[in-house]
Amino acid sequence: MAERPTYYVTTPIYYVNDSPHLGHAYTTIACDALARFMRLDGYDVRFLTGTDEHGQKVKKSATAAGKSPQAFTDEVSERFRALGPLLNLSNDDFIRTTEPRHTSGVQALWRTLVERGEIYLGTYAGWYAVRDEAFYTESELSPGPNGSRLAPSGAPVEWVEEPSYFFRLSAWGERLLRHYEEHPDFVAPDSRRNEVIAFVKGGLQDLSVSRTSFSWGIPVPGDPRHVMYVWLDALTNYMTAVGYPATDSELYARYWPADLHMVGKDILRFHTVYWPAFLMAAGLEPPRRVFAHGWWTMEGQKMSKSLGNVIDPHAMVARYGLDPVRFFVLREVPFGADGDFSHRAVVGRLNGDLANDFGNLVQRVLTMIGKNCGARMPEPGALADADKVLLGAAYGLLERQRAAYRVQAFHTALAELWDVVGRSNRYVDEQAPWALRKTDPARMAMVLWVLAETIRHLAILAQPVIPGAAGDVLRQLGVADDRRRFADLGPKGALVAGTPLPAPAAVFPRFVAEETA
Ligand code: ME8
Repeated sequence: MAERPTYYVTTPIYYVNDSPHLGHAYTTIACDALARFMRLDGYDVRFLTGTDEHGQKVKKSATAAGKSPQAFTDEVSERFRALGPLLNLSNDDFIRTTEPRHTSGVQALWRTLVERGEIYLGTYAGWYAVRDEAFYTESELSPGPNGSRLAPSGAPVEWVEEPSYFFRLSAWGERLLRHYEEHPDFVAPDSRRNEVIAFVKGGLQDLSVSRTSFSWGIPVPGDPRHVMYVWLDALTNYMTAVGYPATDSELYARYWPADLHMVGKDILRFHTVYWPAFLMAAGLEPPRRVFAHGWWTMEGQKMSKSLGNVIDPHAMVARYGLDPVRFFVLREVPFGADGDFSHRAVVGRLNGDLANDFGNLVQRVLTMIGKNCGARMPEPGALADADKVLLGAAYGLLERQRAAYRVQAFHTALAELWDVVGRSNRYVDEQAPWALRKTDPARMAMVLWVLAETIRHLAILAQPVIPGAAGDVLRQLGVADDRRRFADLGPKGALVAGTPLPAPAAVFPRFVAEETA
């Protein structure tokens, strides 16, 4: 049997300074949808997420909580791991940067960079923002309150002056620009690609990659007064999770380089400048693609703890149900753009797309089959033109879904499915199967079969985003668990006449406007 093609997708590893919120859930849900899509399409998928546990930011939060950094990170990391069952995530692994498999891997990468002359000892004197765990040049800063200075992200900066190892980033500018040129898909969307190219063209300075003023980090091999810069530590998780430094291991050989690092736009530079530079400098292959998505705000404001408007994924799921939440975040905002969250928008989207359009379609069709066809899949006959048009649209969906998923356009993928939902509802109205019951039962059976077959396509293709609800629709259609892959789409996997069907039950709840307050 031919080897299946592989697909390795990663989320950022999240800081354990605080509990997860909707922003973290968003990135992870997007990766989960992608991982599920690729698996259903026959790929051998590896989907990784995890937590970023070292550095000054996490240390500060541990101190504020009155806990040791290890006890604190153990506790907060668990809250991120708990997103798995909450959000029905299908990740294959969850890495913590405090695990030995990671720390020893990062030290191996460090040694390689030293051996290759890419790291040297010096002194860092400059600005640092703990909130971003990032160094900034004077020219990037703007004035803040009381004579302070702020990073472009709005984070306060502090002056740092200490012995530090440096990575020769300045030597990699040309090579990086060539990489962007030769791999036009490496940074997405295009606006981000342009941003990165402009940044690198502006000239790169060597990067401080160790700190001496605190100790919560991975010790520098041979010089344990230093701990490694948390971003060098964190980025390497994508490789240590697949076995690095054992580059001849089964896992590494199979999955590295990663096909996609999904990140938010806030951490674009780390993933598209520093990370590929570290890898090239170590003689390793950079990932194939980095997609930086946009930012969610809450009713027009940045989500922040101090404003008290952070959206807790648990509360969202309790209020709307899991699949509606997954659907909303991927459908509402063009993936890559910023989006504003409001309960009004959620209710509008869920009642419209899910309850009224898709839910109602499924409900009408299954109820008619239940009542008029003896609760068995009806017998198809000869296809009329209108049947061919609708089935043709359903059969054509897979290629269009692939094209959308290939560029992480989840909103487009869903819009295309819902275009067929709309066509199906119009077809029901035009064909009026309820009126055919007496006049032409064979034609009624045909119309219901065409609709059921179209719904089968919609549900199979909706599984990546709404796995629970789509699975329920497929169950109600009598589609066996092992007949729900993309290879089962098209006429050869068609619904079999006579299959007994369970009693239909509504799949999507409807929300009332009062609940939006
Ligand atoms: O940056 N809207 O971790 P982090 C959309 N540890 N996405 C959001 C969001 C929002 N309002 N808020 C957070 C780190 N995110 C590093 C990463 S990777 C080697 C190290 C998502 O906990 C988005 O994906 O600050 C963003 O990039 C990430 O959470 C930042 O998570």
